[in-house]
Amino acid sequence: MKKQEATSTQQRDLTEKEPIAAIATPVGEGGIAVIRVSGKNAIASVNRAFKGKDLTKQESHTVHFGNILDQDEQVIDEVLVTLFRSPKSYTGEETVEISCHGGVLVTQSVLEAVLSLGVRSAEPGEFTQRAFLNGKMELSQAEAVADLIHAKSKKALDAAHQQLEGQLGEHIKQFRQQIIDATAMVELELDFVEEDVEFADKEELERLLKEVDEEIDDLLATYETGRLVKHGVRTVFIGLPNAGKSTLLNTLVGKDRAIVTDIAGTTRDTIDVDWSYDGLRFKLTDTAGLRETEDVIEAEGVKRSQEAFEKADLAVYLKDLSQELTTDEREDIATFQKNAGDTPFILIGTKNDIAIDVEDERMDYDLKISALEGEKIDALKKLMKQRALENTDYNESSLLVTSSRHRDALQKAQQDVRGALQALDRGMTGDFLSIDLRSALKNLGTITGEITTEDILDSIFSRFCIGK
Ligand SMILES: Nc1nc2c(ncn2[C@@H]2O[C@H](COP(=O)(O)OP(=O)(O)OP(=O)(O)O)[C@@H](O)[C@H]2O)c(=O)[nH]1
Ligand SMILES: [Mg+2]
Repeated sequence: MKKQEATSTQQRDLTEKEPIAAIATPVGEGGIAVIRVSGKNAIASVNRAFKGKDLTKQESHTVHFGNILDQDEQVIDEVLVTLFRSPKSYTGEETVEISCHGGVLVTQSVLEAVLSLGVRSAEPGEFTQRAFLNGKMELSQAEAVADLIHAKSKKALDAAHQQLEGQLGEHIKQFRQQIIDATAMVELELDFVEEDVEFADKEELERLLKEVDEEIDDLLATYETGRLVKHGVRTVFIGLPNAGKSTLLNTLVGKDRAIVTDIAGTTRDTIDVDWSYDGLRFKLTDTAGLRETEDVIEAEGVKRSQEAFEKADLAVYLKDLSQELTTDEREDIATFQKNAGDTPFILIGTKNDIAIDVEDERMDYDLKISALEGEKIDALKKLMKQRALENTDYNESSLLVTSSRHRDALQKAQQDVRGALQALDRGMTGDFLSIDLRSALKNLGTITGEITTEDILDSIFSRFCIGK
């Protein structure tokens, strides 16, 4: 698609577009379902299929009882219709929300009655896209709406809420203002270049740009935590066959997700399970027990265990305490611990209920558990959360960058600011600095939507569900 720079939020006018409609509630049976209609003459359109008061004569933010009729004037359902007149609606446009009974067929029929009046089906995210285009929200806020819908844990929800409230946008605006100030200083010098004026204040400019550089750094540093919070902590269980990996996975998630038997080599392929603990989302991966094997399938499984370990954000090694620790296994554990590098690593002893009575001084277990008897399982959950977040500066109220699109734009803006600092350092003329600073402004603008291209909009709004 052709790239195009859109106008700034302030310049967008509120001309209403063709009306669109979609079912805004999840598909399936429920108490009620909501069909949302937004756009030019939305109220008049719905009014044509509505039996009750004349909706076109009613005030904004009022609710009306009546019937929706099909083209043969037959009643489809009793409904409540809520009216929102422009600009006081989610999209900024004239909007009608029809609440009907929640059956699949009823809901679909009401939607079709509306569509038969020349209203078009909405694309995914089109309501929110219109809200953005009408200046109802910034782009980062619109993206937060999608995050909110997709949030799978309390913490992901918190992060989306913060973004929705515009906290990220506020930071970006502040950076932009600082850079605009810097640009003004540079361009002042450009204006007076014939008169041989020195930079208004080179030191002040340098201080300002360094400040922005550091602040962007701080924000970028939250991305790693943001990613963990949004997508979940990739956690891998590794250990010898029969160590109790699958049993532990089942115990944590509270259902028999993985097959458990006393046969070594039961798990052949990696198994991923979503699990949340204390507001944090984990992606638990059970793996095939590590051993040399002639079995082609099992060997492939062991290879996948290794790959899962390499991709993990948290590694948990399980050592069966009912078996003596061999030199080989001790070396294996040391190797894993070393290879984990910066990735948090937890060493646990399993089957503590039947542990052999040899106190092994050489091993430093974080915890000794028994999945069978529920021993130290809560302690393990706590430890997993604590270790997962230990390399991050996460606290409940901190603002997190959770989107890779935002991170990329921040990185580009930071490169521009650093480019300007270098140019300043080398004593280059103001026009060089000005190019870098303008580019920084443009990159920051892509986050909040002051600068947009159709490509960006398309990729963002296609993530939405229809009806949002
Ligand atoms: N006594 C006792 N037995 C356990 C405990 N945890 C697991 N087991 C038993 O140990 C055996 C192996 O358990 P699994 O969970 O299948 O072990 P695994 O590590 O997944 O094994 P592979 O899939 O072969 O790599 C099963 O018979 C379990 O019932 C425990 O805490 N206590
Ligand atoms: Mg297993």
